[in-house]
Amino acid sequence: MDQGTTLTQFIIEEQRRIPGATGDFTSLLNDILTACKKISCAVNRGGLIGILGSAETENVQGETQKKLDIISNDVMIEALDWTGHLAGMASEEMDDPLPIPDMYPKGKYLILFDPLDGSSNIDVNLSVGTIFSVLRCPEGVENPSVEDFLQPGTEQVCAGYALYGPSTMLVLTTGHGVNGFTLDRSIGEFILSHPDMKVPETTREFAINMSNQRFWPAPIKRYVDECLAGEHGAHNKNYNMRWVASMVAEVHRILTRGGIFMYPADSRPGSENGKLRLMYEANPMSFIIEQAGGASHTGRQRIMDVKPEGLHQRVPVILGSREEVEVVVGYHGDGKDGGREVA
Ligand code: P6P
Repeated sequence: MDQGTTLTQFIIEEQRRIPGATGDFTSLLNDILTACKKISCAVNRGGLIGILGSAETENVQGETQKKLDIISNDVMIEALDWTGHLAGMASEEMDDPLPIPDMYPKGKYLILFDPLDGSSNIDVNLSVGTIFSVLRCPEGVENPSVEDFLQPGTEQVCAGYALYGPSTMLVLTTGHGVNGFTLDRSIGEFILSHPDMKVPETTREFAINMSNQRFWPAPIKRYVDECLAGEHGAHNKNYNMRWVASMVAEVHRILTRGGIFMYPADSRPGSENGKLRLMYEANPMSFIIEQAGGASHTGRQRIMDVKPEGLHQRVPVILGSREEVEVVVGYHGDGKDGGREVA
């Protein structure tokens, strides 16, 4: 019986298209999938094995960690540190990059991840996910420093997310479009279910946390007011609003039916660059959205062009259907000077 194309088969067939590919990257991706399957199982069983709730600890962001944040982070480390494909890894849940233990061989890639994005939803059984970004380790660097991780999003060789929702899905890009795979638990394999995903150019759906409205910059206020004005407003159409408080779920919805997601800068101290982290949230999601024909911008600059200055730096995020993002970027200035053109 044809079970469909497994993710492993898909990756190997992708590898064959790359002259000189050694198979290291393919093997690394397979190890990432294994980690995501393990996290999916942990998330699915949460309430049954006492791993919901707070770990009573804080991460570098000053956010209270859930038990599953720490478990998911450990699963990623245990699945990847021994493989010989990585020179180092960095995570939302760790202050500094984690070096590969001396007992293991080192590889040519770096991985950055948010092991359980949206984890505030975990105790109320809403969708959460894992986001990952893969970079090349600079040539000749055995023990990467933080600076070696600070590469712009355009340097990513791969980005993906696992979505732990009604079904567990894995969405991946290696720079040749975006493909979605659904976990078939009966065989333990991710099966190609959403080939060649594309973000619709236009939308009638916006996603933003409205409770922050009084803190938003003027261009965001203008755009959202126009959405709320509906068919009698500047865009001559009625909009719907969604906010899941899980970036993975929002991005997946936009990949599936279009939309615009915004987590803007705001006037609160410490929120000058919004909430989302550049290296392991905004950049991987921007790579995926752009590869699917969408756009991803800070309002002043294409997100993947941002020159990173810190491992956990935050960046304003406006991403989704290209035409809608272009409107919001336009409200931030003419959208043309200072390299602010939407890519
Ligand atoms: P708020 C989850 O904590 C996250 O980093 C993103 O996944 C999500 O989009 C955002 O924060 C939600 O933030 O302020 O609405 O709780």
